[in-house]
Amino acid sequence: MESYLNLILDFLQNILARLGVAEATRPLGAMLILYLAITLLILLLVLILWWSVWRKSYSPSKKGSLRVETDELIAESDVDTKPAGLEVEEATPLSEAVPAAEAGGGLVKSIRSGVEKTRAALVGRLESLFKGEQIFTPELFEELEEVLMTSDFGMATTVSLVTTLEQSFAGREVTSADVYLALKAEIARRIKMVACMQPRPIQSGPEVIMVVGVNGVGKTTTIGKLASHYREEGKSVILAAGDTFRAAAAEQLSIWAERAGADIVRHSEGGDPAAVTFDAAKAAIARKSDLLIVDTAGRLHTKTNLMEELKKVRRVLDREIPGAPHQTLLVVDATTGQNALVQAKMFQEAVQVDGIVLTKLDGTAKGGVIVAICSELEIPVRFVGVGEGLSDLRPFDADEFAEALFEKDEVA
Ligand SMILES: Nc1nc2c(ncn2[C@@H]2O[C@H](COP(=O)(O)OP(=O)(O)OP(=O)(O)O)[C@@H](O)[C@H]2O)c(=O)[nH]1
Ligand SMILES: [Mg+2]
Repeated sequence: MESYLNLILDFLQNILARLGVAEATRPLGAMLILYLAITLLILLLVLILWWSVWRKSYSPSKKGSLRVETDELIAESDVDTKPAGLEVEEATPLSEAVPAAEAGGGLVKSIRSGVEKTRAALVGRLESLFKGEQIFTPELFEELEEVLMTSDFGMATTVSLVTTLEQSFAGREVTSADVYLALKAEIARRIKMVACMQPRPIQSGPEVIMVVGVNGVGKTTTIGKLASHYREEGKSVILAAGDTFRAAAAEQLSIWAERAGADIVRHSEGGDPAAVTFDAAKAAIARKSDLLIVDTAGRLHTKTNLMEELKKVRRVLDREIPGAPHQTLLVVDATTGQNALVQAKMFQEAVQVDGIVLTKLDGTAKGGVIVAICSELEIPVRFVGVGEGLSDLRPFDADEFAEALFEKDEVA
């Protein structure tokens, strides 16, 4: 070992001699050069080691995934926060990405199972009202009002629903069967009135859906389900991990992206949501994606600065893809009942809300809040979440909902 070292030092001293370095300083010079070379070598090894560990820890797929460097993807950025560690992960083919059990029946279009608890509670209480062919007296209208109120239809909606029914039957003798049919039709009519509202037109580039809502309502889960829904329609989908606030939020979205067969753009934790959105918009344009879905951090509708952050994200989207976001979907948790209505009101005031996704309908009897949201706020319910799985999202259909809510065979 020592002889090797001496050989290298002699060699270096020879080079220094040729360069005209004085003989007295050559040994020291050679040692210095050797020391520097060894230090550089160690540094290089550490860097290579760190790079390979970093790559592995971010890899969502055992099969390997394509990563595109920020610079390749973005020509120039005018967003102030330059991201560290941007990744674009490529989707695995849909057939591989969706587990067989979940892909099984595809998206079952019925919301019947989702409204089961609401239906059971409502029907149980309406049983005596709609039994047989009895004459529907003013007292029964009062009773109906009470039942709807306690089924989360909300005060304003209940009063206006019952008033509409009373007025349409004014001066006539009606049976419970008449009222039952009229109630179903009126509920469906109110929901349909807002359901036909169309999202903003797509001028060019990918369609953009932005997903907002308070903490824990099911935004990220819904995005996973939505991605799967649109992938099944044959669309290419890219997700933006705009929740840079909560630890592991991007990781959670990555898992959903992989399951749904979508791409994802994410930054490291603590980054600027507007910067992630910017990069995602660029990626969606570059890849000619059909759809970009933007996740956002859960926020209290009462926090002004957080609402401002949402507006900034919207501005970035609109600048990069004119007209975007084409839909801002507000996710609300059905189990919170009337609170969902309050949240929808506040979000509608702060940022434009084009549609609602009502989640966790499977676990609650408070599904009546759908009617309140459509009726009072005139925001269409686009989808309902009926479970935690990839296929547990149902496109919302007014007639089907009204029918399922009052499922006749359960009414004696
Ligand atoms: N039963 C049921 N659970 C749901 C549904 N949607 C979401 N969840 C569950 O709700 C919990 C919260 O879901 P997330 O998607 O993380 O909610 P989030 O709004 O993204 O939460 P933050 O990012 O923390 O604001 C998870 O345990 C989900 O599995 C649904 O339709 N039904
Ligand atoms: Mg989330």
